[in-house]
Amino acid sequence: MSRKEENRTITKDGQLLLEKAHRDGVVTAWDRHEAQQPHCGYCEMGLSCRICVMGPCRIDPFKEGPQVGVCGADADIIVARNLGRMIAAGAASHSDHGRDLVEVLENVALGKGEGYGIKDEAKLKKVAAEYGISAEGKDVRMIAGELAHAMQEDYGTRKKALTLISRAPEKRRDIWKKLGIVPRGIDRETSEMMHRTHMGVDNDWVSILLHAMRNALSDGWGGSLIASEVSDILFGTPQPKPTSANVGVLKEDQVNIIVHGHNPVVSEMVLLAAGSDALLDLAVEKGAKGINVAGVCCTGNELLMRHGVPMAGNHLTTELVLATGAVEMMIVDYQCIMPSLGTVASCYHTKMISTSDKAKFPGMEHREFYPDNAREMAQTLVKEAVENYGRRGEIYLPVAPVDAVGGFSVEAILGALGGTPGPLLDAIKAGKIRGAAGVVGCNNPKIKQDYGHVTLIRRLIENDILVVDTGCAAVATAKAGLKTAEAARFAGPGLQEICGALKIPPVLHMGSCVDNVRILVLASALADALGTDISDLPIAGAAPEWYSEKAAAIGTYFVASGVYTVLGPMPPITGSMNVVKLLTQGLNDVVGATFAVEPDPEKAAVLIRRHIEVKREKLGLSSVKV
Ligand code: BF8
Ligand code: SF4
Repeated sequence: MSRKEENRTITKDGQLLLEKAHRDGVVTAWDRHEAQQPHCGYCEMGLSCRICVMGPCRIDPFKEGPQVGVCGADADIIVARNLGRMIAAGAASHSDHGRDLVEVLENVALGKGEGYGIKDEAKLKKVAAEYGISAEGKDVRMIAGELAHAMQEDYGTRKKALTLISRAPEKRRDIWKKLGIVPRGIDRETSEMMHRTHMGVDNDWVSILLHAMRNALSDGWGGSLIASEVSDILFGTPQPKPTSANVGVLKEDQVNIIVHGHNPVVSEMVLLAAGSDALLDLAVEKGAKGINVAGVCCTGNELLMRHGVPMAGNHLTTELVLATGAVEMMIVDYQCIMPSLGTVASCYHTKMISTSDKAKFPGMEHREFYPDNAREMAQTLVKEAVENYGRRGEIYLPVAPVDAVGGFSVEAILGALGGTPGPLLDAIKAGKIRGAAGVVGCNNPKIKQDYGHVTLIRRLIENDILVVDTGCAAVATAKAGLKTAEAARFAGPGLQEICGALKIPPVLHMGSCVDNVRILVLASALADALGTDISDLPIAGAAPEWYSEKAAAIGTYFVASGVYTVLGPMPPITGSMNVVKLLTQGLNDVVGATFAVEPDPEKAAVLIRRHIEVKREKLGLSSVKV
C-alpha cells in the first residue's frame, strides 16, 4: 500500500481498489483533484462573478486590483450572490426530486404506474390530514390524488406559507415570521433567488442572505420533506433492518447490479425486478447463484433504509466499485453521479445505464424510466445485467462486508423509545446522554475519505452524544462498524447504557440526504415536548466532508431552523468578512444558531461538545466544561 492511497481514504477497500484502479489505468476523482491544483484563489474565496456578460469580474482580495465588478458590485455582494445561487441549486435539486415522487403518487392515484402503490396507508392519511384532506368516505387512491394535488400546490401556487412548516415548533415559526423568511412556494423561493441575484436586483448582501435562508427552508420543510414523506407513503416508512456495507457486499458468484443516484422511483423497481423468479432462473442458467442489488450514495440509502439492501460505498467509492470488475450493471438516476463513470466503466465489462431525461452522461446508455414503463424497463435492464454476467473478466473483492443496522426513521426512533420522545429527554436530563448531533453530507477529495465523518462521530459518541446520520456520512460509519448494537462499546458509559437498554446502535442511520429533514422533525418533537424552540436544545449538526450545493442548502436550513452546524470544507465566502461574520456570529441574534467551519474533525468534536454543554447549562441541566 503506498502512502498516497493511505492519504486519500481511511477505508481498506478504498485503498486497495485505488491501487487496482491505478494498475488498470483508471483515473479517479483524487487524481483529477490533484491535477486541478492550485485551485483558483478568487473562486475559492467567492470573489469571482460570471453572472453577466459585462464580466466575468473578480475582486482583488489584496486590495491592489479592482474592488468592484463592471456593474459596481463589491466583494460582499458578489460573495452573497454566489452563495445564494449555490443554495438555490441545492434546494432545486432536492425539491425537484420531491416533485418526481409526487408525480408517481399522482400516477398511482390515477391507477397508472404499474408496480408502484401505496405501502404506508397510515402515513398517507396522516400527511393528508396535515394538508386538510379528510379521509372519510374516500378510498386510498382518491386520498393519494388529493394529496398529490395539494403537494403540487406547495410547489407553485400563491401561498403565504408551505403546509408542512406546521411541524416546526411555534417559536421557530414566529422567528421566521418576524424575519420575513417564511417559505411560501418551493419553486418560488428558488426562482426568486435567481431573480434577486440577476445583475441589478438585490444588492444588499444581508437581504440576499436572508432570502437564502428562506430558499433553504423551502427545501428542508418543503421539497425535501415532501420527498421523504411521499417515499414513505409509496415504498414504506423505514424500520430498523440489518444490512452491510463496503465493496465486499458485491458477490463473487452472483450478478451484481449497482443502483446509484437519489430517487427511489428507479431503484425500487430494479429491486423488484431482481426478485422475479424468471430472472433468477435466467441468472442460474447463466451460471450465477443469484442477483445481488447493492447501492452507492443516496438511492442506495433509500433501499437500505426500507429493505436492508447493502451499500457498496459512498460518493468517492462510486468509481472504485467499478474497478472490482464485479459489477454487471450500474443504473443511475440523478445527482452526485460523476460524469467520469462511463469512462471508468469502459475499462471493465460493466454496462452503464442512465434513466432520467434530466440526467444523461457520456459513456452511458440512456433508457428512460416513466411511472408507466418503470416496471417493464427495470425487468429489461435486470435481464441485460444477467446476460452480461458471462462477459465478466477477473474480479477483485478484497474485503469482507461490515454488518450494520439501518432504518431509523422518526417513527422507528420514537417506536424504540416507546412511542414518545420522553425517555430520550429523560436520558438527556439525567446527563446519561449529553445531547445529540446530526452528521450529514458527502465525501470530498479535499478531506481523506471518511476520516472526517468517522473521527468526529467516534469522538461524539465517546462523549455520550447520540449521533444520527444520513447520506454519505451514514455510509462512512456503516463501513467503520459503528452501526451495530455492539458498537455501543465505543460509546461513553451513559450512551452505552441507553443503547444497551434500547438495543440500538450509538449511531442511527436516518436515511438519504432528503431525509435530513427527518432530523429536524425529530428535533421539533423534542422541542415541543420541552415547550421550547429547536435552538434551545443541546443538539448540533455537522457536515465534515461536504462538497455539494445540496449540502449548502441543508446546512442553511439547519441553521435557519436553529441548529448550530459545523462544516468541514470552507464554503467559498472568505472574500467577504462581512458575510463570514454574519454566518458565524451574527446569525445567532437572528435565528439562534450559526455556522462554524472546522476541517479538523478532532477540533470540530470539541466545538460541538462545547456547544451542547452551553445549551445544557442554559436549560438548567448539569453541564461540564469542555
Ligand atoms: O445527497 S451526501 S455526496 S450522495 S450530496 Fe451526494 Fe453528498 Fe453523498 Fe446523496 Ni447528499
Ligand atoms: Fe461583473 Fe457585475 Fe456582471 Fe458580475 S454581475 S459579471 S460583477 S458586471
